[in-house]
This record gives sequence, structure tokens and C-alpha cells, in this order.
Amino acid sequence: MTRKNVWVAGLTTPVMIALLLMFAGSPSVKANDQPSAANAEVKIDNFSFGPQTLTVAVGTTVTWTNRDDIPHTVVSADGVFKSQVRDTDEKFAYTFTKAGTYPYYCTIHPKMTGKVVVQ
Ligand SMILES: [Cu+2]
Repeated sequence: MTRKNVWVAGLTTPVMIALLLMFAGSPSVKANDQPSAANAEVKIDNFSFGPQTLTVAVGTTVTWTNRDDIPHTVVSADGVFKSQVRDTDEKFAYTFTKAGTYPYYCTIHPKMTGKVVVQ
């Protein structure tokens, strides 16, 4: 080894170790900061969806929870998603992977409507 190579090797090894430690420590932090793992909630209560219009980012999982003491459904007007009948405290979740406006309603009570806007 020349003098120069020894110097480079001596400098590089601690840098490599530091980088390896940074990468080794990062996955748990990244998992928590994942923007694509966003969640949003809609509550169904007193024959209405709240918020009636929900705006979310692409990749967001929206969970509807029936807080009413009456069964409801969450059905996309355009056939994009369709829940089964959700009884009290039952949930339905859908992940929106494309931007757009998604109107939906309850098939048991068609006057119950809501909208998810995905940006
Ligand atoms: Cu309903």
C-alpha cells in the first residue's frame, strides 16, 4: 500500500461504519414517517357520514365506522368500492390509489351520501 492508500483506507472505514449505522437505524423511523401509509376516518352517526366531504392524499386508507345503532352500508356511486352491511361499531376500509372524486351512499338509506376527494 502507498501512503495515500493507507490514508484513504483509514478515513473511509469510520465513514463506512457511520453510514452503516445510519442505515441500520433508519428503517423504524422511515416506517413511522411513511406518507403513503396515511389514514383517515369517517364516522357514520345519526344517518349521516361525517365529514360528508373528506379530502385525502393518494394512498390514504379511509376507514368508515358505524357509530349509529342502525345498520348502514358504504357504497361507491361509481362501483369503485362496496361495503357489506355494517352494524353498530363495525368498520369498512378502502385505500384510494388514484386521484379523483368518489361519491358514495348508503344503499339502505340512499339519502345518506358522502364524498371522498383524493388529490
Ligand atoms: Cu344507512
